[in-house]
Amino acid sequence: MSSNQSSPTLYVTQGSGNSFKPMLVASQLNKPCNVRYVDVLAGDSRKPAFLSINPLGQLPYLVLPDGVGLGESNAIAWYLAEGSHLIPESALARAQAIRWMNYEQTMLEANISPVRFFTHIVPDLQSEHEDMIPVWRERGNQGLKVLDNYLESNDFVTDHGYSIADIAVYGYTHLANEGGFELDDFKHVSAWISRIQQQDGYTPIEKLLTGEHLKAAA
Ligand SMILES: N[C@@H](CCC(=O)N[C@@H](CS)C(=O)NCC(=O)O)C(=O)O
Repeated sequence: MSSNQSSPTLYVTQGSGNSFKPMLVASQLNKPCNVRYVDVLAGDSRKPAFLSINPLGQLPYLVLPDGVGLGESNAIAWYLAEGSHLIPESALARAQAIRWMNYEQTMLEANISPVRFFTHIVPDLQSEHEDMIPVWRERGNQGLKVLDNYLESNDFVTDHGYSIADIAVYGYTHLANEGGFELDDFKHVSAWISRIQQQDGYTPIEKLLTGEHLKAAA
């Protein structure tokens, strides 16, 4: 992922399934990007320096060379993948991509991410969320079950084959074990995770998004 002044700047944070999505796209497609690291755990996403770039204070965030900003991991991943084999072509496959990218944000990321965050990333905060953790866990399991049923008869989430929508859904799904979800119970999801990891140029989150690696790039 080389970079220069005519490349977009991608702001990311450590260990995040959302930040991993555009990083994987950029890495897999060899897209030049200036990667900048914002340390969420140190509170830097809510400090004036980053709020002046993204007033929502969220990562990932993309800034184009002309200064236009783009938020939302799935939108950024789509933008970076435009024109590549990762973008579905048929009307049905494009609609399936929107379906699964919305599903990822509402049923998977929305439930898997907070459980993983409060039990695995910052377990000191777990006790403040004891009431919600079982709710997120149950909803996340429902989300994984629907995905598992779909993948029983589909190799990827759209009819296009491996696409941007698989990367979006994969972002948090493949990290669900870290939140105490039992991915072994979802054997079609597990097989799909393996298929994604076998794609050309796949790079794991540990290589793309460790704090130390990102600090070096910042
Ligand atoms: N829907 C957004 C969610 C982004 C989000 O929640 N990012 C988290 C990291 S995974 C974040 O920036 N948290 C820090 C904060 O909100 O200050 C996306 O998909 O990009």
